[in-house]
This record gives sequence, structure tokens and C-alpha cells, in this order.
Amino acid sequence: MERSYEKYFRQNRLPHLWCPGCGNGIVMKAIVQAIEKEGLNQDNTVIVSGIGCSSRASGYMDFDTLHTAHGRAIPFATGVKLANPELNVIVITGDGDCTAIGGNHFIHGCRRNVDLTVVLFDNNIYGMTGGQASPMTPTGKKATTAPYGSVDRPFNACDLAGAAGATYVARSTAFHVKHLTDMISGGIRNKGFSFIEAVVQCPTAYGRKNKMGSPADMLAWMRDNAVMKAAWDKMPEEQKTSEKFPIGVFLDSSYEDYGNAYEGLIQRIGGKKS
Ligand SMILES: Cc1ncc(C[n+]2csc(CCOP(=O)(O)OP(=O)(O)O)c2C)c(N)n1
Repeated sequence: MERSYEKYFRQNRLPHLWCPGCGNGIVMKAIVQAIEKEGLNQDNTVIVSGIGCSSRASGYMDFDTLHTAHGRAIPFATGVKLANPELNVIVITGDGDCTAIGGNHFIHGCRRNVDLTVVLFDNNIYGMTGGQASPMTPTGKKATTAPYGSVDRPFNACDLAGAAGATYVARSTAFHVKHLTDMISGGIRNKGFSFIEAVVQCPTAYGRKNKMGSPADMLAWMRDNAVMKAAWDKMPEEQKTSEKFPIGVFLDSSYEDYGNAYEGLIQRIGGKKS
């Protein structure tokens, strides 16, 4: 049987290191489906990741890949894109990687509107290091560093990205695979900073601590609590409980991307790109 997506993965790096029931593989597959759908050339596409369970995805993907330092995927990706604007650059990051240690790089990547597609694997926790709370751990949820429940208010990373200047912002989940693929496709098509939050289950570090049941139960939780944006916009406020969250495209706008602006500067001062 031909498995058409096999060519996108480094067979010699498998099996992967993710726990049984982890959703990272679902999001990784959605990324390659979006790459295929958008007709990107495998040899012209670069995957850049930070550090964390989710960031290990780049090692399994058969593209030019960079597995960088914790929180630093976006600056590395910015460098790649500026050095060779012909490349399609996709960033894989975790909620800790992107919004804690990498938070500053994240907002400035958005502000500059660098032409990147950033996929944040949001498992609500620091998975790789054993379940510490991240800036996206919901208030009241347990983590190894919040044994009585987190008192912090979490970031809404989609709102943050839009406010900071990203031109495409969307959210989906590991349950809604087709929708997730479409959200990533839209990000690839956008010329500018695209941000896609993919809600993903971490049964080991997050689900177990918060008594969320099996991996299948965690996926059912996504099915039951994610609300399509059009329905969300019409939903009475009292029905928007803390568990419910909207999915879909929140922002699809245009603004000059950083590479273009930079190239314009080079032309204006009569310089030559090396
Ligand atoms: C500079 C630095 N600080 C801390 C760490 C330890 N560390 C590795 S992964 C990680 C957090 C991972 O969480 P997240 O980014 O949410 O990704 P996940 O593992 O959940 O996919 C941390 C704190 C590190 N590798 N480098």
C-alpha cells in the first residue's frame, strides 16, 4: 500500500519519542498535509523549531530543518527567511517555547510581520520537562509547579499575536484534523507573519494531573468545547464558560512583510544583496 505522506518523514528517525496518546503527531501530519495541499516544494521548505516535545517534530520531517535553542525558533527562522526569501519557512513551537522564554521573539516577529508560518502546539504545559505550568496553563489547572491549581491568568496567544501585528491568526485542535490543515494552509498562503495555535493533548503531563481521562477523552473534550468562530460570535456570553474556546480564522489581513521592506531599503540605498 502506498502511503503518500511517507516521503515527508525521515524513516530512519522513527519511532518518535512522544508518549502513547500524545497529539503532536496529529499536528505534525496536518502540517505536511497543508504543505502538500499548497504545493510547496520539499527542497525549498525549511522547518525551524525550538526546544520541547513538540519541537522534536522537525527531526522527523524530511525537509531542511533546524532544531534550535529553547524559545529561539522565530529569530533563527527570521534569519533563514531574510537570507533566502525564496524559501518557505515554517516554525514549530510549544506554548512554553513560544510564550514564556520565547515570548519577546514572538511579539517582535509579529510586529515585523516576518513572512513565517508559526504553528504553536498548545498542550497547556511544559511537556518535555515534566509538566511545569506555562503561560498558557488555564487558571485553576494543575501542574507540577502549581499543585493546587495555577493562579496565573493565561495568555490568549491568538489575541496576543493579532495585537502584536501578525497578519494571519487562527486556532484549531488535534481533534479537528481537516480544519487544522485548512488553518495551516491559510497561514502558508499569507505573505507575512502567520500564527496558528493547535490545541493538542498531553495525556502524560497535563491530562493525568488534571484528571482528563484517556487520550480519546481529551480529544472528545476538544470536540465538545471548541466552537467554530461564526457560532462563537453569536453565542450568548453566559454560555462562554471557561472550558469553551473559539476555533477558526480570527485575522486575515495584509501589511508589507519584513523581507519586502528590507529589500526595499537595500534598493533605495543602491546596495546589492550579497
Ligand atoms: C534555555 C533553556 N531553559 C530551559 C530549558 C529546559 N526546557 C526544555 S523544554 C522546556 C519546556 C517545554 O515546554 P513547551 O515549550 O511548552 O513544549 P512541549 O515540551 O510541551 O512540547 C524547558 C523549560 C532549556 N532546554 N533551555
